Amino acid sequence: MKVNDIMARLEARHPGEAEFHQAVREVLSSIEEVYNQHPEFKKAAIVERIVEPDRVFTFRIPWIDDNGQVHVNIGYRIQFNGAIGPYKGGIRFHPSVTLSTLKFLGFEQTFKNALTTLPMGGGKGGSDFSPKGRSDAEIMRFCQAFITELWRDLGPDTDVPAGDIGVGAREVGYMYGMYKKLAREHTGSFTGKGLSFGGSRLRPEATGFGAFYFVQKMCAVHGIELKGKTVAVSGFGNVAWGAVTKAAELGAKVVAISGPDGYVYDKTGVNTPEKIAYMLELRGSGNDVVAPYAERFPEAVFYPGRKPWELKVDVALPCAIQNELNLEDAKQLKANGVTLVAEVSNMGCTAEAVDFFLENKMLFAPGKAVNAGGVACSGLEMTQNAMHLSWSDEEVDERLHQIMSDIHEQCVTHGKEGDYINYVKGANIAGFMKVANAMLAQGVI
Ligand code: 2IT
Repeated sequence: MKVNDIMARLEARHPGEAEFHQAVREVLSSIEEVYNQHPEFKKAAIVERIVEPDRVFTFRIPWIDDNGQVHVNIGYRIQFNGAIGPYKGGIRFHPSVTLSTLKFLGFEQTFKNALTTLPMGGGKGGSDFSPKGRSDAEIMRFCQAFITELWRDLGPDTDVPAGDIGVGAREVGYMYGMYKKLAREHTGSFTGKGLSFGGSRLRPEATGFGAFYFVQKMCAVHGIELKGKTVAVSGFGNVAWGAVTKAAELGAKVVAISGPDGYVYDKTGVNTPEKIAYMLELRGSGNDVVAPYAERFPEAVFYPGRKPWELKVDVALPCAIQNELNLEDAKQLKANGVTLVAEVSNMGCTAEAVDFFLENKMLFAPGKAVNAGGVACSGLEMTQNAMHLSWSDEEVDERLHQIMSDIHEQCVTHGKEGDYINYVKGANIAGFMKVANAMLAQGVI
């Protein structure tokens, strides 16, 4: 297998899907050497098969706004790879969503889910719908329209969606409600549900908490003390909130959060219950701006149109959206002496930024390892639903801890390059080998 040959064919077959090509190239570059030591993979065309989704659903979503005006959005569900379990992955509602976005996310999800040690295949869905400024009734009608089209292809042992950007507990509630009405069954065909109807404890916190458990492991094996370190976080949504909450608990100091409008620098730390709760309030306002934080807490300063990567911090955690940290940002972080960069968003760093981190042997870990705590907790929600019971905070947290620790271990095993741990290579090889071996065992399907 030659990465450039595979990529040339993929790009010709699916022109214009830049994000998808980026995600595939990264994985293939990491696994090329190992793959070529396995002639059975080549014979079974594992790589050629793994880069194509099992299937893709695309559909029209007509819906009516509060003034009676009809709108049309486009909806997707990518059932990317079902080799190790039912398709599993979130739904994203954001105006930037295209087929390419969801294919990259579904592809990443396949390896991420494999890393969790739980039996889940990779899936992703969403729409270019923008929830910004929409009323609750509009959101509900949109969610219902989305599921009216998709429900037949979902199910607890078929395909289990969850949230992602623009889809939180409220949207999952509306989608699950409609699914249940149409499918006439109450099984756990969504995760991220409300606690009173089958949701798991800690699911909202799990991505951010899991990310910090992973960062703790990175620090431990590198002899770094996390307590007292300054942290820059991008985003102010669910994932950023979870990370900020855990940082406060562990005594690391988050000095920045950001939004599409810019970032706020809070030198005293985003670490009081009031500030952390305010992040949720800001998100709940539906305006998608972080600037009001600096009005509410005058010790903070708002920098419009800028990214927090220009700050001198010890730890950088991109928690917003793909490609939010580019080569210039990576160089700036290095120049400022950053100790550790952990991607919490999916593909939060551009390919050039990732290459820069690796070439400079910086401590860097990729999203599919760092943020896997979210989907892992979803897997635990599926288990609880199947058993018709619910675990306590402590039970879920203990399992989450164990899973993040296992993922870290897999990265170390497959990513060791002398004294350096290449977490990108480690995560990609570990995830790939599991899926590839499952595909091999199941024949040509
Ligand atoms: O990117 C992700 O892993 C998620 N949005 C969570 C997926 C899930 O099924 O919980």
